[in-house]
Amino acid sequence: MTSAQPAAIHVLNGPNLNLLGEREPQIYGHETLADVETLCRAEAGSLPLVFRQTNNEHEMVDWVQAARRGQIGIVMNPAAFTYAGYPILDALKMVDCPVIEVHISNIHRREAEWRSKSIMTQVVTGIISGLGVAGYGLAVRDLARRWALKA
Ligand code: CA2
Repeated sequence: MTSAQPAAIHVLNGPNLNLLGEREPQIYGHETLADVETLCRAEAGSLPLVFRQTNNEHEMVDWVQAARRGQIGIVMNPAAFTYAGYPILDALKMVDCPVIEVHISNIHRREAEWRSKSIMTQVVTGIISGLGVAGYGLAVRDLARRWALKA
């Protein structure tokens, strides 16, 4: 996507989130990624929304680059890329839209300390962590509000 493409909200999901709802429901809940997409589209209303998931870092970099100019914003759950996805971090530095980092769980309240150390937080506009999949909806709502304020 280039700047000639219509502005959209990009909801980008990292590795293993395609399996959401299949395991660890006590941490991640019972909703599937399809449920998350439905939630995001309901929150976006008439605004275009691109919803994607990948297990490949290069693909995530390509999607961030594609959203670098003139887009409404990015909602990203980087999943395990959160901790070592430096190519994604560099790509995020180049975008001109707001970026909301979303984690379903509270990454600061997990069993392993490394889960709290997001490398993405330093470049994103805001972070929502620990509100379950509802965090995605709140992030989409925030991006829509910012877009309306620009109009
Ligand atoms: O809480 C989040 O949303 C996470 O970003 C999820 C990541 C995890 O590595 C982060 O620490 C926190 C991915 C978890 C693994 O994917 C799952 C897939 C299916 C069911 C449960 C987890």
